Amino acid sequence: MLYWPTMEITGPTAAHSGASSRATHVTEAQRDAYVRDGFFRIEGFAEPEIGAALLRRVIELARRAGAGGDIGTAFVTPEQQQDFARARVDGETGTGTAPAPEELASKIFRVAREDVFFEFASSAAVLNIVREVLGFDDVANFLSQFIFKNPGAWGQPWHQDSFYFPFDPPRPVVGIWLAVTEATLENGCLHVLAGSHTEPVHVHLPDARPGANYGYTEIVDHDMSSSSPVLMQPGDLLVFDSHLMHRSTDNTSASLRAAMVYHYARHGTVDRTEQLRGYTVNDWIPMPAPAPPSRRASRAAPARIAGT
Ligand SMILES: O=C(O)CCC(=O)C(=O)O
Repeated sequence: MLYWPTMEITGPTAAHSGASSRATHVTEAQRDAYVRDGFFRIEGFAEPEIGAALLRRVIELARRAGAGGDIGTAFVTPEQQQDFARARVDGETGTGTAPAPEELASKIFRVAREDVFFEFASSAAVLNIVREVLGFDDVANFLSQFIFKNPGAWGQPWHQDSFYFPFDPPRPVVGIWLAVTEATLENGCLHVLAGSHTEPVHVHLPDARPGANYGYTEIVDHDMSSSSPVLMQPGDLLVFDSHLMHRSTDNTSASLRAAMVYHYARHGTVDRTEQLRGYTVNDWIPMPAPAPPSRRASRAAPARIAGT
């Protein structure tokens, strides 16, 4: 496993004390950016140890699932490229040793009921941001996915997350993307098209690459030439509207690029995913009520955007 970050994976899975994300609120500048661009980034939002704890837990889950064990509501989707990792590992070591389950994983969905994942998703720091961006308090986390992007993994083509969310009401929905490792041009960071959150949901065509991952689709009817990469350090957080056009690129580096992504909408939203698609990876979890007003710091006005 030469290409995995040098972090201890046998330590405690809970984020240890002192590693909590910093309580924060949306600033005027972030609110303005969200309205104008459809996203903003918070540097150093969480201690890197939080991401490391999430990574340790998903490795445990991937290994348990790989051994045929029970991982509750979570499930692992593998990289679909033929012989992914196997050929590379064999080529490197010459031993023919099978790669570890996490080296073959693409994503682990529905992890938010697991303690460390719930703790982060429902932390005051995260929910302050989510509530202030959405503009209401009764929020639910409906999608949680840990994204492994192992060396050689392909990026996810241009898309809008709302394509995957046939909801009533359809908006507002916000995603938060926590960098677990650094995200660079080489290891397949996100790229965003600022302002594209004001677009309706475009047609998404299936990703035609043989070996493309589960659920990958692509917008091909829009000019993405003014897009920009989002370079992140472990613990940085990207907050983005579900209509924002974004993609990630291939991991051409020798190291893992990993991220934890959560999506939130109003509690009570009607979700037609299963009815329309015959399956769902969503899992609606109402978030705890906010602290009474006296215990909350003053905050910026909600960052509503046109059409929400
Ligand atoms: O992290 C990635 O590689 C892609 C994530 C993404 O596009 C998403 O969460 O919608």
